[in-house]
Amino acid sequence: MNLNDICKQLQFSGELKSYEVITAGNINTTYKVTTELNGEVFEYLLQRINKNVFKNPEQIMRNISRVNEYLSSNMSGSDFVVLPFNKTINGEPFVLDETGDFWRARTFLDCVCFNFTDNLQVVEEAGRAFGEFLYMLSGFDAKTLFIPIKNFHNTKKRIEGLERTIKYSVGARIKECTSEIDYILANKKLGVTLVNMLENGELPLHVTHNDTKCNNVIFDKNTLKALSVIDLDTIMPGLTAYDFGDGARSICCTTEEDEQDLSKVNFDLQRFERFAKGYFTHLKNTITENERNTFALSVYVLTLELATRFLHDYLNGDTYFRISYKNQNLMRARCQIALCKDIYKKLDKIDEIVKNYTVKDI
Ligand code: GN1
Ligand code: MG
Repeated sequence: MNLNDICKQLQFSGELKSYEVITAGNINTTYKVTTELNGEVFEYLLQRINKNVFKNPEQIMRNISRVNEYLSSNMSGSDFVVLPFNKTINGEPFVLDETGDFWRARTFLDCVCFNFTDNLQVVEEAGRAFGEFLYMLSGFDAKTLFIPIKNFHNTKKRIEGLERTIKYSVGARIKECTSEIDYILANKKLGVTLVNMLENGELPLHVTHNDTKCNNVIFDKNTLKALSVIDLDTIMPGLTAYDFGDGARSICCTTEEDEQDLSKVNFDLQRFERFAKGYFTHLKNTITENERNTFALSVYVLTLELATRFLHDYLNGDTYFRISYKNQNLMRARCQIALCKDIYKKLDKIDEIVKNYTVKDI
């Protein structure tokens, strides 16, 4: 099936005119597609789902449809934009091609997103969007969702996976990573704190997004108000702290995720203050005391977890995260470790800020 057929099946208006690859995102392949009908131009966002990462795209699309439907009927008072996928003539929100690839599409929105930003209004809005997303889904029964990737934020299993790989790794790559491996293993005890609390029943599960990167929020081009959160593939039961920690990691970092000059990699407390303010705007009245006590630590844990994942992928020969140059996963791991070190030094301040913004309304 060629691109033209895929667009037809997903009921795009008019004829395919052009397309370009959108490089944001490390997993799926995304295109902006332009079509034309009687002189009128239409734009779509078309995606091929990475079937190496997502083994069951049908179930993922079902999760997303269910969540979108729930949001559409439970978001009174919010201006959050729900982004439905195009349907085929049979009502399916995807097309399966003859090579077994799944394709999906929606209308392209003329909006902006950021890999990182020092605009504090944007930072607060990003926090608000991710927090509001969880808040609006707090009545959705998390147990009924399909689990797209098992143990996705199980930091313990992530580190154990790295340990297994290290045991059998030979060759040049492992020699380049000794200090990174040492850092991760030395901090394993801290890294497994959230998992242990969850396993002991000390933290509640909710519907969570699980991929709260800065560029997974879209903003109105003119007002810089957050419009929506995107990339809902990893929606599943999780901890509020996963979304908070991963969001803070991504949104409060002063650099791109693979910055080579590690002296530039900092965790910016000014941004964090605004991120936390936004994130807890809606959630502060719903969180438990145990949850409140884990948010600061979650920033460290989620950063360590991602460092582990990048490093593991580097040692595995870059089979998971898309790379655009040879050592990118190693650079990403180094950058996340530099961020971990800075976060660790600032944990008390981070906790103080969390505590300020999680005081319940009376
Ligand atoms: C991937 O697809 P994208 O780029 O939004 C990854 C996240 C990582 C992130 C790091 C399904 O997210 O978990 O935090 O890269 N998504 C998946 O950049 O593994
Ligand atoms: Mg993404």
